[in-house]
Amino acid sequence: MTATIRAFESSPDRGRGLARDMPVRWAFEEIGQPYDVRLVSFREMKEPEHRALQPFGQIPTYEDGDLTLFESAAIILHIAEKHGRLLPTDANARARAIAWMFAAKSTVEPVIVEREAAILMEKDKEWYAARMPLLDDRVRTRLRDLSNRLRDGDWLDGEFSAADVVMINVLRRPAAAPFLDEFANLRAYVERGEARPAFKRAFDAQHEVFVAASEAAAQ
Ligand code: GTB
Repeated sequence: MTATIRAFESSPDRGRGLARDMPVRWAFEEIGQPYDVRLVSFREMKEPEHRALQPFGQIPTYEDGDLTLFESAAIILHIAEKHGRLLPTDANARARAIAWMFAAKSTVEPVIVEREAAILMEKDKEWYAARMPLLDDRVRTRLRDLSNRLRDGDWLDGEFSAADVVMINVLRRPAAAPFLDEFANLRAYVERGEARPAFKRAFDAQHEVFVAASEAAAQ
């Protein structure tokens, strides 16, 4: 049975692969598994039918037989385990890769998302200018630590894994971009991920959705 994910019918990122269906698509492509996509509008995402799959009314979701899942990293972990790909077979290396997935989502992503939210929604606040250097420093500190750990490694811990899928997607957020200029190894790491054929297939698939939605809106 082919799993189905839900994604934005019309992504506000204009097809730049910034929404969180992107890493899930990338993981499927790395594994070589086909997947179906059900596109949902913002209105549908807030309805009970969708919230039964995703309590917070967000994308992505995953449906496969009687299993439904939400949270992009949990979906990626599940499909990696289900297909026996994208995670090391050695038990300790596998545990470390999973720890990196958690690190991406719970240690690195929050500081980037906090900065992004300030830029998008708080520019008109009188405290914006005073707060930004604090938010910048938090991102810089995390990325410096990550950069120091990665050094000249190609991937986070040995072979390319699900952890890299999740971390690279976190680092692709526009609010992290200025700091990638400061940490050349992180920029190269992101570019290495983006150069993978599976990344490109996933990127093109979500971009096609944006193009189709734009064309439909223009008619
Ligand atoms: N922790 C969850 C996960 O990893 O799955 C977070 C899921 C999430 O944030 N989903 C967002 C969503 O559904 C889409 S990705 N938002 C709608 C809502 O909350 O009502 C976040 C996102 C949105 C838009 C852009 N963009 O325009 O550039 C980028 C990323």
